[in-house]
Amino acid sequence: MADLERTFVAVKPDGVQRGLVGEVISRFERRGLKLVGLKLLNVTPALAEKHYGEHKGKPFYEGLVSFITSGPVVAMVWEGRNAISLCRNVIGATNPASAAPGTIRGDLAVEIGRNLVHGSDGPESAVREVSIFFHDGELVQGWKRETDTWICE
Ligand code: IDP
Ligand code: MG
Repeated sequence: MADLERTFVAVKPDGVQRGLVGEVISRFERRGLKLVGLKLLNVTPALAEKHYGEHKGKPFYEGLVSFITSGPVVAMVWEGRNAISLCRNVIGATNPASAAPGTIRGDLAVEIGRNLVHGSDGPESAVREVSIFFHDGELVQGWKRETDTWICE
């Protein structure tokens, strides 16, 4: 599949605390994406800095790091045709106040600083973020899903 992509998605500490892990996973599953990596972990300050380095210096950066390190997150890798933009669409706009109904943020969140889910924003950040959170051996490569031909031609 030429446009097969992998993307990094995480349920942030607010989603874990609110018991929304299953709800979030289920939205990506139902959309037709394939799960290839999954773990629960605490994000250390060093990991947070690596992941959110592009935002260093912005006014919300310190709060963002303290939030993302405040409790466990669920880190995932989803695979599929156009998985990166597809996942961003499932997640919705950064600010839940303007996220469309039907998206995770539009249905389940209220504020930008508690927007439940992270999703890579492009091919380079996807590769970078997957490698920050997962070793190659932790990803389940090329597993055959019986519904694949019912999701993509
Ligand atoms: P994204 O998560 O939709 O890709 P980014 O602009 O990459 O959005 O910002 C990363 C995260 O930083 C957001 O998801 C949000 O949690 C937080 N953030 C971004 N802008 C603000 C802000 O203006 N105030 C508070 N938090 C923010
Ligand atoms: Mg981003």
